[in-house]
Amino acid sequence: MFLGLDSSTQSLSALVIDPASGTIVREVSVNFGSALPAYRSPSGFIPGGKDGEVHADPRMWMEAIDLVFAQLADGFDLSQITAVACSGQQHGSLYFDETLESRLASLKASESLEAQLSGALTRATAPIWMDTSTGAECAEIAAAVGGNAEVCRKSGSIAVERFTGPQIRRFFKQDPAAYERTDVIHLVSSFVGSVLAGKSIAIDHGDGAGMNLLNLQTLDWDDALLDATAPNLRAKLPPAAAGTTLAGFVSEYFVEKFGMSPDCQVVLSTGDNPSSLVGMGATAPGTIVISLGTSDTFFAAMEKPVTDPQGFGHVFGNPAGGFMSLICFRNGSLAREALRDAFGLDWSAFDKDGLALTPAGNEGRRMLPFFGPEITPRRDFDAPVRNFPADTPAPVQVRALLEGQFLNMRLHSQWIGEKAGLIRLTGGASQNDGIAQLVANIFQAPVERFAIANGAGLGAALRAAHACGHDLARLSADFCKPAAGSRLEPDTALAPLYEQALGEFAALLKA
Ligand code: ADP
Ligand code: XUL
Repeated sequence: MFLGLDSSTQSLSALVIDPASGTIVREVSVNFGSALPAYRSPSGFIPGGKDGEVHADPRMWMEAIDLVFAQLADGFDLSQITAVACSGQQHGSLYFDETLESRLASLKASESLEAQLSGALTRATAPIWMDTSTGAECAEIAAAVGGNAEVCRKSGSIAVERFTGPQIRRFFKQDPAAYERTDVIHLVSSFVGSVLAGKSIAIDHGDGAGMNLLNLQTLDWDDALLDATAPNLRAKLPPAAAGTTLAGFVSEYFVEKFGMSPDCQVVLSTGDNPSSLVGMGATAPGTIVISLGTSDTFFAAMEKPVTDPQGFGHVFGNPAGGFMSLICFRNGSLAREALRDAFGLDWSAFDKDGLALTPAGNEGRRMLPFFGPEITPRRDFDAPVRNFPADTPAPVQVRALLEGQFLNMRLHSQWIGEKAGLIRLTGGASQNDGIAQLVANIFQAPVERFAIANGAGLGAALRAAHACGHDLARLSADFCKPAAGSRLEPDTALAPLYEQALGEFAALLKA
């Protein structure tokens, strides 16, 4: 059996698969907000950060590892686990002094992880992906290496506020002495993997590419980017390595405390988006994943690292080899919920019956679907921009919002240069048939829905099995199955209409 862990923004979840039977045999989860209220982080981060700062308390993540393993081991024999791999929210970073290695190597089962590891932290809090505080640092890094086009050519993304490099630079500028004391910087994913392995493990090319530090051609840390970020940084980073690397055996701590086998292997960790690519069975080009969660994300495998000339999209390593695109749309469910609540609607207004009240294409009424700041395309503002009069009937606005969101997604994914062959839809809103059909029609590709809620956790477990010799195509066929009857075909008669709508939407964006 194989164990996958996913340390996401709001929870740490664990999932065990049995490849012999092709089933998920165990799933548990620790919600940071409700299980660890002492950290006062109801949504997994410390509320009220100033100037765009969004940080989390790393001690909360340490405590959650003990809690999730206690749940896992309760009535379940963890010695059956052959290998474990982790996934984590991308970009977030933890900072430790030189005592980390000896602490990891000598963890005592009689004490908690938090008690034994938190003393090594050189930065009390960890910046996470929601942080937007590093605008100045992004500009400095870009200027130092010759512009954002160069940062993007090297690292697959322009300098981005939430990416780890700019966050490291901010720490170096704010507290140079603490930066100097820092011996090792981990991502959330590599940190959890390091705890399991009882030693610092390498950072994989999937999560590593979310740092503005990894050179996608050499797959090593880039000296110019390192120098532009902070002094002596290479010495403070774990090496970069392929995600299929076996990092070693699980630490004695987990053997003694939770009954894991001393022969259990730890596979390198990766970010939640690369991990979801595996969990959604989309590691080969042609299948696109659209996740409709709090934000909407669009990602797909790609062979060569093609970059977004506009600088909105990102390129990460694909855990199965090659690369992947990732585009993040901040106004996903956030905007859909805002419109739903403004009109006092429920989700049925966004479903088949609600959408049937208006014609496809909405008679040319196009909405800018940005109710709050947006990443793709970039829009900085605090108050919603509404280009529709408030008295426009609800059904017209609902259709306008949804068509605007998916036209925006189609427009801003064209740089990838591949037409969608198949779309795998996941996330809370994917269960909505009206929204799913609209996605099929706007992209003119069939849509399949998945029952799995935790694609990143499943991806981690599949990666663990793959690294130990299981065939990934076989694992995908067994575990990454669309829900029965969930497939929707595009209405091909609407192709010209949405082609025209795409042009109209692009013009509205420029206006
Ligand atoms: P995340 O993992 O980002 O927290 P989820 O993928 O769990 O988010 O999605 C949760 C969101 O899905 C909710 O915030 C809600 O807006 C949306 N959602 C749930 N059901 C529906 C539905 N039937 N139609 C549209 N959106 C829905
Ligand atoms: C990706 C990103 C988010 C986090 C959330 O660039 O910032 O998707 O990985 O978990």
